[in-house]
Amino acid sequence: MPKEIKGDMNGQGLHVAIVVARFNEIITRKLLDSAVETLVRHGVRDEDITLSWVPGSFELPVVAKTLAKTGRYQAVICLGAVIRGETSHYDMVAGQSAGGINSVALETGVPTIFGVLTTENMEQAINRAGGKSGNMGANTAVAAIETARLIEAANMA
Ligand code: INI
Repeated sequence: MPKEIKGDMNGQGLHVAIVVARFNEIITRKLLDSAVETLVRHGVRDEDITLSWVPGSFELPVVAKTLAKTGRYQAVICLGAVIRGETSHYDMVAGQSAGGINSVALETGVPTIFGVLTTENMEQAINRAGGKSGNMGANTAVAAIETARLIEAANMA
């Protein structure tokens, strides 16, 4: 019987940093509210959540890396919204943001959660930020807790 290492959904005692892009704030604020609400619902204390705003999704990785490297957080959540209809450099902003966030996770070992909506238009973004397709902010909170707990369990196994 294989020994399985699992993360649970108990956020008690976790310290979580959230970095959120101000670009498309009408969307990112909804992601943020949902992420914070979900973290707290799973036991993360409000005062153990640290929030930083950055200008746009392109700036998420560098601030996430700075926070991850402090060693104070068991997870970092990155939130943004890149909307194709709004920009000619959608692919660059979305690609660099995603690649950068992944690099932060791999280089620091701190789960760095990708909560950047990449959509064709504003309607799709609204749908994924509390509209008919749910709220990606809540998903990032759940992913942060489970991955942080899994890493904790893996280090103790
Ligand atoms: N940033 C976003 O988060 N979403 C976008 O849709 C977007 N558009 O459309 O360009 C965007 N651009 C800004 C970018 O993230 C940087 O802040 C900027 O290039 C300065 O480095």
